[in-house]
Amino acid sequence: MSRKTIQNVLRSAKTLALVAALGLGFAAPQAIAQAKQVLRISTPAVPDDWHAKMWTVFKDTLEKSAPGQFDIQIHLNASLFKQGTEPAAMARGNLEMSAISAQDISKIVPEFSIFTAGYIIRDVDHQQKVFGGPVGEEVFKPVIKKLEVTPLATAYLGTRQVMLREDKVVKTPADLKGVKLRMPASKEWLFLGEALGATPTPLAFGEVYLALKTGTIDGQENPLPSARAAKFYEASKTIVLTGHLVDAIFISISSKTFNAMKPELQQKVKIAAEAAARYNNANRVKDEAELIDFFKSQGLKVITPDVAAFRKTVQDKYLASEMAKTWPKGLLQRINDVK
Ligand code: KDO
Repeated sequence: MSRKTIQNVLRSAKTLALVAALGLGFAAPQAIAQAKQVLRISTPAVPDDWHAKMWTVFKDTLEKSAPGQFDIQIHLNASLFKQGTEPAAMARGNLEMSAISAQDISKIVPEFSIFTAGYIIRDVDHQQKVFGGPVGEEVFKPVIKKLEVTPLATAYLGTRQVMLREDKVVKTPADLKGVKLRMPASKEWLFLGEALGATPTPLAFGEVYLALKTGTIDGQENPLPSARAAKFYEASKTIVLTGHLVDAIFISISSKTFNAMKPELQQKVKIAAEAAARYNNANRVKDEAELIDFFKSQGLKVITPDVAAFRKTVQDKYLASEMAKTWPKGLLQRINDVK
């Protein structure tokens, strides 16, 4: 047989095999891949931060409890969707999961802005009880309805502190006058910066490090674990322990995706989200207790300001704001009463 004939025979054998495979349903690997529920996750978190690592806990937990049923794709550093655009992407069905902030939610559900206000949630314990109890049940209802996303678990992002690139003594809000304080880019965040007494400057999380280095901003405010993970301390000289916002992010899923799942799968997704939040929360709390010493060892000055003065100024600004008019009657009291 000539080489050409052999090649022709092989080619038709391959074609026959392919036809047979299709006929016998050997196209199954593709079909199986299609049957898997894809869960694309987008977050601005940097890889070294706990709320980035928690997604691996989510993935591992779900892959164990529902083997072969999900294709979970984690995108960090806002590489899939820009910070703050995730809820809209989930509502449109372009994204399945993210951890969204109270500030993001407030854009569509104004009354949720109560959780963007400084000095309302007292600490991580209070936060978990508020969102895990009857108040949470009540405030998540309009989120599910209007945002078309379903919150699954509340992750503690940490307690936000002010960090400045210069060596500066800050004791009261008056000392932040004229300080260009970077805030995430939305009006809810900018209001918080203003309430602290600073000049808020909007910027995405991914641009903060360079802005600190170059001096485009004078400082930023974030929980200490995030300041470590994103290395903001390398370009900072002062930490002011304002503790102005006990911050939460809500692990959420597009309602379209969630509602299309069987109840037992929904339950497994929720359990995996809760495991992820628990992992994040425990590590963050531990980190927050240890990081002050770490930052001091890196040469930063740590200031304990007059927190009562900050609390009063910030609370007064919020209570007098347009935002407060949208807060359901009695909700603030009910939040305060959660013990
Ligand atoms: C930030 O941009 O300062 C912030 O802390 C706001 C949070 O709501 C959240 O988006 C967080 O960034 C990112 O997850 C990055 O840590």
